[in-house]
Amino acid sequence: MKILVINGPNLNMLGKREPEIYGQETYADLVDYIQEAARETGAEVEVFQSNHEGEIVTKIQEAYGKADGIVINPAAYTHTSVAILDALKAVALPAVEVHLSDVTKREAFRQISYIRPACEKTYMGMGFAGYRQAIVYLTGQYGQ
Ligand code: CA2
Repeated sequence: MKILVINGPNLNMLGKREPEIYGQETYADLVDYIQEAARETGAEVEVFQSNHEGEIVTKIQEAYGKADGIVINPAAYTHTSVAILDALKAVALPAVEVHLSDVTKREAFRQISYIRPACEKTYMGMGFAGYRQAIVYLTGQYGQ
């Protein structure tokens, strides 16, 4: 199974700022963690990060016909982006939403997820482990 993992804006800053919310580990540590989870499940995983909404839309479109599933942490675009929702709906691949923090316990503007209607599951507040859960879910549902 081929899974595309997409991370949105500022997640490349992991470990450099706001460790009380997002932890001490860096973005490179997150990529290593995701690749280890991929090895455990037998999935082939590509990890992509962008600070630009249009690049994320294009990456989702390019997954059509190539990937079997998408794991996405759209970061702040979670709460604003109809374009990412539409792209996920357009490719109609099984998708899982992930957040490092528990957004339900944060500001009011984080309570809306525009992309959730296009996702089968949401994992939040589990730190890096949410990505592993998402990969396990996709491989469990749709094979390796
Ligand atoms: O909890 C999550 O994973 C979020 O998607 C992270 C986003 C935030 O806008 C969402 O509401 C919840 C922010 C990512 C910013 O990441 C940083 C990491 C280190 C330092 C600064 C920002």
